[in-house]
Amino acid sequence: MTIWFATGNPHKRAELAALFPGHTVKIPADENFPFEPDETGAAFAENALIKARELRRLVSAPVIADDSGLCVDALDGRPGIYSARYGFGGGEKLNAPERNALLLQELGDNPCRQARFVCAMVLLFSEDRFYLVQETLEGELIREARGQGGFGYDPILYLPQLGCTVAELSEEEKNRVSHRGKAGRAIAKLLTEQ
Ligand code: ITT
Repeated sequence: MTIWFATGNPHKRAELAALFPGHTVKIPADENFPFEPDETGAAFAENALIKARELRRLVSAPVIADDSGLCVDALDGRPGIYSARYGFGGGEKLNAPERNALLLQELGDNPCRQARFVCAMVLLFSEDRFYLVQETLEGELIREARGQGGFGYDPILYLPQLGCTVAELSEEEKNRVSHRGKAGRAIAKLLTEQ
C-alpha cells in the first residue's frame, strides 16, 4: 500500500518508512506537490492535523502527519511546538547545530536538565475521520552535543537509561525507544486493523 506522509523532513520519512516494511511511504516532494502548511496550531496535535488535512486535499489515500519537538522543563516547555523555528529572529533560520548550541546556552548551568521529545501523529482517512496518538521520549539535556546520528536536537538529548544521546543510537535503536517510533507503531497497528 502507498502511505502518504505529510512532511518535508527526509529524516522523519526515513524513520517512519522503517516502521512500515512492505509499504511505500511517499512525501509531497516525491510528486513535486506544493506543500507549505501554515502551522498555526497551539498544540502539536493541532499542527499534525493541519499538515495531514493539507496533504489529504491533494491525494486520495490515507495520510499520516507528525508534529514534534523538544520540551524543556526549565524553560516552561519551550521550544515545544516552535522547535523548528527556535532562535529564528526574522533573519536566516538557524541550522541544527546552531539551535542546539543556543538552547544549551539559554539553559546555562541550570541543574534542572529534564526534557522530552514529543510526537503527535495523525492517521487521517478523510476530513472528519482520523486517529491521533501522542508519544514522548524522556531524557536530560547534556552540556555538550554528542553523536552523529539522527537529526535536529538528537545530539543534546541524553538518555540516562541507555547512557548515550539520541544521536549516538542507530536508526533502529532510536525507533525502538523514540517518540516517533512509539507513535508510528501505534498508527501502523491502527492501519492494519482497518
Ligand atoms: P515537517 O513539519 O515538514 O514534518 P519539520 O522538521 O519542520 O518537518 P516539525 O514542524 O514537527 O517538523 O518540527 C519539529 C522540529 O523539532 C524539527 O525541525 C527538529 O528540529 C525537532 N525534532 C522533531 N523530532 C525530532 C527528533 O526525532 N530528533 C531531533 N529533533 C527532532
